Amino acid sequence: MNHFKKRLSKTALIAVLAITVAVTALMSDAYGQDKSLTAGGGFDPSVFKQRRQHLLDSLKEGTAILYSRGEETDMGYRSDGDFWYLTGLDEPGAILMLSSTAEWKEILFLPPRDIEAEKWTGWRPDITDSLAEAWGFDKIARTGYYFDYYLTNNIRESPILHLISALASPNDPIPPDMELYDKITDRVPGVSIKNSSRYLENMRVIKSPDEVEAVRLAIDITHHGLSELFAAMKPGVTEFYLDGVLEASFKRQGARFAAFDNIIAAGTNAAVLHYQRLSDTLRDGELLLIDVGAECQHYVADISRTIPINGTFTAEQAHLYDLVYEAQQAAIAAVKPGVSFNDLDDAAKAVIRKAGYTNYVQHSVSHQLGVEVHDRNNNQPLEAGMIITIEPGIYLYEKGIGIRIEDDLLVTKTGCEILSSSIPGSRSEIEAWLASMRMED
Ligand SMILES: [Mn+2]
Repeated sequence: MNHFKKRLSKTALIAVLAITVAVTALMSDAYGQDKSLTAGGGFDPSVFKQRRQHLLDSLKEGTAILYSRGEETDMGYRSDGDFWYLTGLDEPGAILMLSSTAEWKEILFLPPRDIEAEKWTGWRPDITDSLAEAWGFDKIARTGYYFDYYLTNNIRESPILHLISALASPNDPIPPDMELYDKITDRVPGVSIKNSSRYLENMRVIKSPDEVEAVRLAIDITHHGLSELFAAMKPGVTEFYLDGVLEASFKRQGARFAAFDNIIAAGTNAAVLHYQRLSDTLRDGELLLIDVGAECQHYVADISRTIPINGTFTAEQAHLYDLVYEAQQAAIAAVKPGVSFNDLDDAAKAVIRKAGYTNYVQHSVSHQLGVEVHDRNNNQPLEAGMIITIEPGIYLYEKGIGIRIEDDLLVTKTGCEILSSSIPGSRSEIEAWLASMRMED
């Protein structure tokens, strides 16, 4: 009995020790001292540091402030494109201060910790040297007093404030950086605000090989998701069922987020450009328009396909599909450095106009793609390294037909590479794809 008791207490002691070690490990993780510090979505922190340095070199003097203007999602906070592009961080309330004339050229500000709130929403990191190192910053400080202190110091050195975020339209809310700059010019004489928005635009439109790879991954995941969706598609299933199939496929493949809310539109719904109700049922003989994209390492795909729900296009659907496809091929053939977005529109519309369907075109055919599905644009002619979409469409509401075909392209020195070329696009390819899916049934 005595012997047993002794053994028990020894076991208990080991158990307590093990629990203590485990809890300590958890705590240090929870408080951001440890491996939970990963940032950058697969990119090394040095990538973001180089981007900040490049921007600092362009700004030359003065200070730029950038607020994280992301959103809370079901799966945590997501930074906006600009903030993520320069920091690789998804931290609510974070602010970036850049100044090439200051002692600290780049400071990341994080809001104060709130232990009570964190019990509900999750732990936030302490500011430590290991955090600064892991995130690639020389200095991390708290918002509030220190933000005001460093900003006032910077203005003393160089009285210029740079707007680096995207330009707001007259009826947009006043962006937080402009609100701050206005407060400063109200209080300190001689401070000027400079529109330096184009620097970040010019950087973001040209993609590095690593960024192209991330988009390729997002396209691969989207391709596979579309295959799974088409395998589950048949008359009688609902749009939201297919939405679930696609979302599950993206997540199974490691894409936690979709680039935007999936557009899965049967019949007439396809003529509603941003149809997102997903409430309809698929009917035999109609078309299904799908405009979707997975997000991978913060980079996105944007792919549209229009397919016959029963596997075969009717003669009228086939005629219209071939027309849109021809328009898409014409626009793709026009892609090369120096060409404008208007030129791409014209190339696609010339085909549609010739066939007599000019009045059924509702949108332009191209936009920049990258961290955001409509990535920041500098409104300049195409340059090698840009990733763009080509997506002509025609919409005949009264006939219950909407057709859009969208692919993602990398602009090269001589033309383009279709990054999504492995996803079937022509009518015969689409019908073969659907037939192969039916054979697997
Ligand atoms: Mn698009």
